[in-house]
Amino acid sequence: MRFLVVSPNQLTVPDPVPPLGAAYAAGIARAAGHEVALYDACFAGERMHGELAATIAEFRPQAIGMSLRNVDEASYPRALSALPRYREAVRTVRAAAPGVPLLLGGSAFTLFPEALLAALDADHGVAGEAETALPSLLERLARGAVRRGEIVQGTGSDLTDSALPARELLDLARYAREGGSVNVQTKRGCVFSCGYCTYPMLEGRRVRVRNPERVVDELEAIVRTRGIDSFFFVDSVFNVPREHARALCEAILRRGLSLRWTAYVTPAGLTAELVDAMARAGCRSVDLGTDAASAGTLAGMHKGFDAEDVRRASRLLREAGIAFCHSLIFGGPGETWSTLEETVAVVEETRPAAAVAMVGVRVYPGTRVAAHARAHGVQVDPLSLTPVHWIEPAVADRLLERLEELVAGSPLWVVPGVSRDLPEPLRKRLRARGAQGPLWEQLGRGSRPLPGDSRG
Ligand code: B12
Ligand code: SF4
Repeated sequence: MRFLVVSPNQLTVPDPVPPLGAAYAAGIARAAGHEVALYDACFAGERMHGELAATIAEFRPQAIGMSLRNVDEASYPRALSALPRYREAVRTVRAAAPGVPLLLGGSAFTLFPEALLAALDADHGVAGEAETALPSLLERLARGAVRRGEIVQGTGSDLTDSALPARELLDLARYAREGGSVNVQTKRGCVFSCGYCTYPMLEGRRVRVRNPERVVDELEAIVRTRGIDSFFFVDSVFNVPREHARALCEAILRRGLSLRWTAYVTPAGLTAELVDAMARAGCRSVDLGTDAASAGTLAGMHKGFDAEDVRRASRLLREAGIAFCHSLIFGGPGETWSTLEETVAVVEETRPAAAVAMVGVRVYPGTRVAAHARAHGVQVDPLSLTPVHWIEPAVADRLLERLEELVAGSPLWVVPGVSRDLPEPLRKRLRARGAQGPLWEQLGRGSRPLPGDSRG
């Protein structure tokens, strides 16, 4: 079949990111014997409609797959919805390709399959991974054996690299220039069960790792063919399992690749040996999934570590010269004014490069926070795309004000629902000067050695 993959995502906060899921879907369909094309709307603005219609006219797809990454900006109180753009893209597809089956996939779709299928009036969908579900759906579509409205559940594949993302169909150079990196996945799944998190729903709780040598092949190919050496490992948690992270760092070193990269790291069980291997393999910064640094809130959110782990992880990273930011959520189950101020104090004490704080917890159906909200009379409807945020009643009256005070008081604090990460003109200026990696790294605020650090 001729299969066109469309990525209508035009969100550019905190950066434009290559549509890795769409590139995987295209790579998987091609490996299954289909002829593929990919239309990426990221940089097109209003030109999206004309370009998409022209792509359809030229390629004459027999099936179209739309990759839906984001539902909205997932921040509070301000959160731009991606839905209006998706609706427009579907309207263009329907006008240009009447009667051609339209199927949906991607992380947004996996979280809200029924709601998005209905909202976009699409024909079919794949919730979860594309690796096995997409080829079988396309094969049944070719035989006309799929009923309208069918949603196939993609189950955990074993990541054998039988199909890699079709990155040659993307403008990678522009993403590297304007977004600061290219994204690569080294494993899927997360073993933790943090109370609000959707990642285990998207990728499963069973961790499946890729062969580190194959990951390094992929990195090396991007360096050699595109001249890009800045990467973002998109794994839910880079440092678990530790042996795999370590093996990957060693494989990068053995291959003699000179890279700069960033990743998500949990403070739980972070060791000096791994941090050292990461630094030597080119890790320049990490986003610490701290969430809170007070026992009460960490317990309420079911995090697997305590405030001491946060201090220790911060110290190890600082000593290794790896910049770090804390990702935080204020107002979760168990939050009080005293836990909140304790988190603020510990975070400031660790001198991160940035502290990115969310106001309240975005509640997704099926999470423990959804049950907590329900027990307090707040319903979370899986069929609704309107975001629900939970703010613990003990801090609800002044939470927003307090976070605004933090933002006003120190450049360390970033609150995405209140102030954008960085003003757009500054972001553009930094990128134009060749800044790579996440832009919070560039600010150079904090991350300085503290008295007592062994090196910095
Ligand atoms: C890494 C990451 C980031 C990094 C990205 C760095 C980079 N350079 O890529 C950063 C920190 C920058 C980021 C930012 C944001 N992110 Co983010 N991010 C992720 C994360 C952890 C992984 C994304 C990824 O690349 N996965 C790997 C790819 C291969 O997986 P995939 O896209 O799901 O694709 C698979 C399937 O979905 C399917 N598939 C995909 N497309 C298609 C198409 C078809 C037709 C089919 C059949 C199947 C299919 O097949 C693929 C392979 O199996 C996810 C959570 C997660 N664990 O998935 C959140 C996630 C995608 N992010 C999310 C959000 C909200 C955002 C932001 C809006 C947050 C913000 N305000 O800053 C921004 C938006 C960025 C943008 N420009 O679009 C949400 C999106 C859902 C939602 N709530 O709206 C997620 C799901 C997290 C969550 N809260 O649940 N993010
Ligand atoms: S917050 Fe991080 S560690 Fe916790 S479940 Fe989600 S991905 Fe896993």
